[in-house]
Amino acid sequence: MQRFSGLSLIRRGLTGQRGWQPQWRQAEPKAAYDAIIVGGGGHGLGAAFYLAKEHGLTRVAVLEKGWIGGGNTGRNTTIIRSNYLFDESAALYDHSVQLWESLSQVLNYNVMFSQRGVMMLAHTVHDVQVSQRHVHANRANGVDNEWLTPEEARARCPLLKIDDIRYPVLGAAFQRRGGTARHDAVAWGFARAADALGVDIIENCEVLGIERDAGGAACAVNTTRGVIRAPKIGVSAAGHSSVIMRMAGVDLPIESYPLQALVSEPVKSIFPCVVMSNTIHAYISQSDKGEMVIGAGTDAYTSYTQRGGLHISRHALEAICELFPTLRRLRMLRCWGGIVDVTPDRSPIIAKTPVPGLYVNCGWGTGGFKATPGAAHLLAWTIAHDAPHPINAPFTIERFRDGNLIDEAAAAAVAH
Ligand code: FAD
Ligand code: PYC
Repeated sequence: MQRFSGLSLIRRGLTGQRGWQPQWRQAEPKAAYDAIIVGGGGHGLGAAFYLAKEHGLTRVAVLEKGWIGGGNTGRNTTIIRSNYLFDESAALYDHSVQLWESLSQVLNYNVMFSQRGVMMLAHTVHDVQVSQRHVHANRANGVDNEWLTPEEARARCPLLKIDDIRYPVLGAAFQRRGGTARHDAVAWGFARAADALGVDIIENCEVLGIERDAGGAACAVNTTRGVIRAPKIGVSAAGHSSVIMRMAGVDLPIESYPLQALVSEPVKSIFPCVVMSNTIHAYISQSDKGEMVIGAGTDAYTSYTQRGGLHISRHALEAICELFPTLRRLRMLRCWGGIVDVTPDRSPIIAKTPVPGLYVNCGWGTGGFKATPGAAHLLAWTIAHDAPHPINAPFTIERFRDGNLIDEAAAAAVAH
């Protein structure tokens, strides 16, 4: 890591930062690799990193059609939690939280993981029953979660108005180990660490087709930078997963929707934890720069445009202003959208596919940032072993045919 004195840092800032070393090489595509990962988001970069670090596969390329982290990894509201209902999900999401807890050390890169706690509000009797069921199920699985009275919720987040509003707060589930991380740093940290292990990170390289050999196995990708061969191809392309898998003749049960978020002007530190409300489709936290980071629900219609309808964010802002009246005077700075890949049971797919040599990690919908290290770790395992790890074994494509659904609609509900 480069170190600079204060003066040299100022000089470099004023001279356009010339002389700073890139964090990863601008690799040219080779004719062949041992494994290719399609998609240079946190999941894809992480999978390449774990393939190299834990499975000794270093002839690996990550192919990204745009720039590293330019997809949902750089567009999300960075909420991390593992308070999902079913045993399979608790194991999956808590695997990820455990990896987050040491990720900065493992990557030697500060991903600014902050376990400031995630509070999920209940506004109706139904909300209370569902939330308390989650608290009990989580605790039975060794995942921390606790029930707060409305007053306890306000004590944790003093700006929260709990009564005399359209959405009175009847209580809240609180996961202390939940929190946030810096999304760009996650992409950059995985990219730098993977590159250092020999992985080629190839930006501006769009995959246009997947070739199969005479036996039907995936063997190469056609890209805007030529044909690249590999006996193992992993697809980790979020909202475009179904488009890419169709190139190999695999239809995924996925619909892609825009999901948007917005940030305010920065203010002093006023917001100690993350607050989410499933019922009113709004969530909020404060970034380390001081901006209030706010998100809404998905648009009602499928689309590949990276922007959402104005009425969706307006609805979320109205709800946030009622819950936190102090924030009414804040000016919003930016809004943006991403394309999220939603499965019928709101749980992901991390699996082998019907095409030998082709693996997929997708279906994270509105909630895959929290899973970045876990999903990457398990995809790498599945590719290396040509078999799933016990944690991702239930998250197959075939569960939608066989009826073994893992219905996490309630846990994912804030944005779905
Ligand atoms: P991405 O970062 O999208 O990476 C996929 C990459 O594939 C992209 O960079 C894309 O350019 C590339 N690609 C696509 N097609 C091709 C092609 N043909 N060839 C080559 N490359 C291709 N999750 C949470 O857990 N907490 C949150 O608070 C949260 N908030 C969100 C808020 C918003 C507004 C959005 C949009 C999402 C949110 N999510 C959240 C979801 C989360 O962002 C995603 O599930 C997660 O980041 C997916 O990571 P990824 O690496 O799979 O995808
Ligand atoms: O999955 O926790 C989540 C989430 C929050 C905002 C969008 N997704």
